Amino acid sequence: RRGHLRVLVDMDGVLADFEGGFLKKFRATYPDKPYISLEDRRGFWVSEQYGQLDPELSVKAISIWESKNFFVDLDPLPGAVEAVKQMANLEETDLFICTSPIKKYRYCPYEKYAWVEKHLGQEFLEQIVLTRDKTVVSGDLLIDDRPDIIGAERSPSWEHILFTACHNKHLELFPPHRRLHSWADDWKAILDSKRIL
Ligand code: UMP
Repeated sequence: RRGHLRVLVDMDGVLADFEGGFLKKFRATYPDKPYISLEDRRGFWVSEQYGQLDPELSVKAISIWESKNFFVDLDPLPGAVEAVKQMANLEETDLFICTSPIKKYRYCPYEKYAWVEKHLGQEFLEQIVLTRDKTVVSGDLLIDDRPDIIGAERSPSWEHILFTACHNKHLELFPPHRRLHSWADDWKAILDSKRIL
């Protein structure tokens, strides 16, 4: 809509607690295997860091988020539900939930819709964008915890705001790159900085 600010908000690691949900189910499923505490997580790919401990742990990690009920059972991150509802109600603001499903499609895409309906309400189903390439989606802002967001479009229209997560908090961001440290941080100021008078 003309003159509206379009905000794309990522799901895993921004709205839904992927890391916490993963660790909980990994430890419950493989109680005798080593694990990586959230404090020690580095790098976006959980499977890669587990694979560095032992290649079999990478396979076991992947089996966790490929399982039924993994995505729908994720808890919302603190303040996420309230922030997204507030954002969607702001004037001149269009919010979309932009999320990449895993390629094993049996449960994940369905459960992402179910999660949105359960935590945000049926009206938010209209706002979901499922894509493996966020660079081809246009917007003014993309709030996402993945540091490297690349794809087919060399110059995406959005500004990427890095949402702080256990795996990216030690990364040094160089200007003009910006972070949203949590949903308690001033996300309204970031939106306002993109508005034209
Ligand atoms: N994911 C993996 N492997 C990992 C960590 C996450 O496949 O080691 C999946 C979970 C999500 C997707 O479906 O990647 C991340 O999506 P975005 O947060 O970039 O939307």
